[in-house]
Amino acid sequence: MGTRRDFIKLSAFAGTSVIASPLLSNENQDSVTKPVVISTWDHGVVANKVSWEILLNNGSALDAVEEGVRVVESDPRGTTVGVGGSPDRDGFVTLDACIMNHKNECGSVAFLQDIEHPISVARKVMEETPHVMLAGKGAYQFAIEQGFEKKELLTEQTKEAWEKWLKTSEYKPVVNIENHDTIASLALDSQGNLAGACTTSGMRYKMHGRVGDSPIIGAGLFVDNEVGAACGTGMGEAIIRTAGSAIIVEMMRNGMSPQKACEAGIERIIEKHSDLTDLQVGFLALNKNGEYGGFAVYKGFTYAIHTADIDEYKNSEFKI
Ligand code: SD4
Repeated sequence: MGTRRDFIKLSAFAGTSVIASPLLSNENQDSVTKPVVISTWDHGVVANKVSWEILLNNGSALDAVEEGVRVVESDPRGTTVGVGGSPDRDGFVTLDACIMNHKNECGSVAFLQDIEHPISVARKVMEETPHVMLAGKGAYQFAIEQGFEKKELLTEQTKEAWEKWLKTSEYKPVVNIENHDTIASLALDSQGNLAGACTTSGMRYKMHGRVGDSPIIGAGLFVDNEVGAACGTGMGEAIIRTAGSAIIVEMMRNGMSPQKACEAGIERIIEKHSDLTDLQVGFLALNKNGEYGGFAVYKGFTYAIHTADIDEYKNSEFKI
């Protein structure tokens, strides 16, 4: 446990903003590095680039994560998010997203169709309604009322792949390790506020109507501005069953580093599932001090991290 004196010690890392924090008591967490943004998978690199510009200009963590993931939502080459996202087994692209700010406010959309930026609709749910979550047709109607335009999300490429799958595969949701590339992003801004965003087309060829962890606050994403933020990617059912992101934040509250908390979150998933076949989950966490971590069940999970000192793409550590 750190002492009060530890908290007020100032350390100086070149090019990094470092201030004392009274909020966390871990020995290693006596200084704050900010801003920071961390995002899942290889598309995390492009998301971070956009987020970083915003953070550098004293923008909010909320704007940074929203704008970062929007770029990935618009990229038709990504078959797991937004435009070009893979359809469900009936050929419909259905999107899940959520966002959370430093004031404990959050918004989400589930099973949303024909809208390019579910993350921005989720933000509108947070800002313009008394609710947290809108789903399906209601979410779509709300989006249109808010000025979002209808857009075809299925591309030639994803349509062809789906038609091929229909001929060769069993008619059931396919789950495999390479089949989940949600973009989830966490940021700490120069005011010291945290926010997170998560957006996905979910599991490829899922059952029509299936909703994963990504729009569920506490599962795919959780932010507590006093402590830290966490997000998940991978088999959404496993993340929901264990309230993945919420428990990681609670573990950080109880003194774990983001890295240890991600490891403990993955341990929990492993403990609670007797069959781990293809059950890939990856977690990222970022605390109030700008410390971060990432961990996965299996090898293969990657993430991108951007601070004043580093701009890197990393292979996450893993358990199995
Ligand atoms: C889901 N967790 O729908 C999402 C999929 C995912 O990277 O993470 N893709 O279960």
